[in-house]
Amino acid sequence: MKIDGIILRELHLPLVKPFETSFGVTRNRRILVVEVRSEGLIGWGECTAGERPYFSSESTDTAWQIIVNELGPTLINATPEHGGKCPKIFRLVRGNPMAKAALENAVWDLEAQREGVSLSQLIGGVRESIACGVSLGIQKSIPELLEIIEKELEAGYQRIKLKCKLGWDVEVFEQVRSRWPAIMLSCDANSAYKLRDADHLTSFDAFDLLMIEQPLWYDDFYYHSMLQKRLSTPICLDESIRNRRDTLAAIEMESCKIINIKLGRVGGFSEAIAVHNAAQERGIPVWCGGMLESGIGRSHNIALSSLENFTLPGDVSASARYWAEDIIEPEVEVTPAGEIIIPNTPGRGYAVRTELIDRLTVRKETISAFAMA
Ligand code: OSB
Ligand code: MG
Repeated sequence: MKIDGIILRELHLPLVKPFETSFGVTRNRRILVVEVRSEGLIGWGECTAGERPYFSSESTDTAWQIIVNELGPTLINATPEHGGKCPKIFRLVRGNPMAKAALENAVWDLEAQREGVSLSQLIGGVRESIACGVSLGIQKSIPELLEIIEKELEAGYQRIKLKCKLGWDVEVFEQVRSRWPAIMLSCDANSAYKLRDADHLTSFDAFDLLMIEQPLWYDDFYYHSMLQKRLSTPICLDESIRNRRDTLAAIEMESCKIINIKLGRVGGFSEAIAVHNAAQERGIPVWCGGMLESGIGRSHNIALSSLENFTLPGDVSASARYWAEDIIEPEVEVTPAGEIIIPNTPGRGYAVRTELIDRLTVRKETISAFAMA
């Protein structure tokens, strides 16, 4: 398909409440969205990089720079036949997966629209709805956390994930478990621990957690495999898994028993599908992570979660948990059974509220085919 132009926008979106992890607090999101225009159609993509390079080495600003100076012009010149061609088109640029994913996912959206199928159908999705969990940040006190959990369970969410770190772990799990002995419960450390904390981490086994996500270094497999030998709680890797090869290495080394797939972290749909398939062939379940996305990124996550091996509830939840007003229509809603119904209209299945986007835009840049000639 011939790419006529790419428009980048930085949107400022305040979260309805701050989100705290072991690496910091996010109050306001600076979200980079891309609009890729081709033959009368518009594909949308969202860059999931954070405001600061704390989850990974990318940030809103690094992604902006890489898209404007490298990836955008390259994509316009390449005339990709479909989304699956993007990794090869971008291959000379090392790293920067979240910047690449923003563009690649927009091309997949375009392709689905052109074929007249939903994005879920295009990638071979097999479900009509996805199972939803919530990721709950570190709170000021345990009673406040318990109140939030109660509300999320009442809303229907099927799994509660607790962000944790030293000082916000065992005591929290104890109180949550004593109140809700049977809920699906997991935790996410975002690399808050060291191998010397292994004895402490072993004490998590008493709480029947579905998994502990990324306890050790963000780029590690070996020490996670050492730790997994000592834990009965399954380790799930998030940050460490950048691609299919990492997936094979982690499974081979027994560094984890579950994998969290994030479109941005692995560079877009092509690699996400490759990770999904590699895990499925080896009996490793996957689930879809979240990065506090606006409705655009969220709609890509919903389509991805329709693949067969997404057998565990993900972090993809209702728009209203994040935003006073989301930039898509309808907003993402979760049923009382804790599910999101996958749209079956062409493309991502959610319209973009362009007027709202214009109001939220603080920076805009157009890369046009004409300028490239
Ligand atoms: O590790 O999964 C993570 C948010 C920002 C950065 C990293 C993570 C998260 C979440 C939130 O857990 C998931 C969401 O609700 O979007
Ligand atoms: Mg995580």
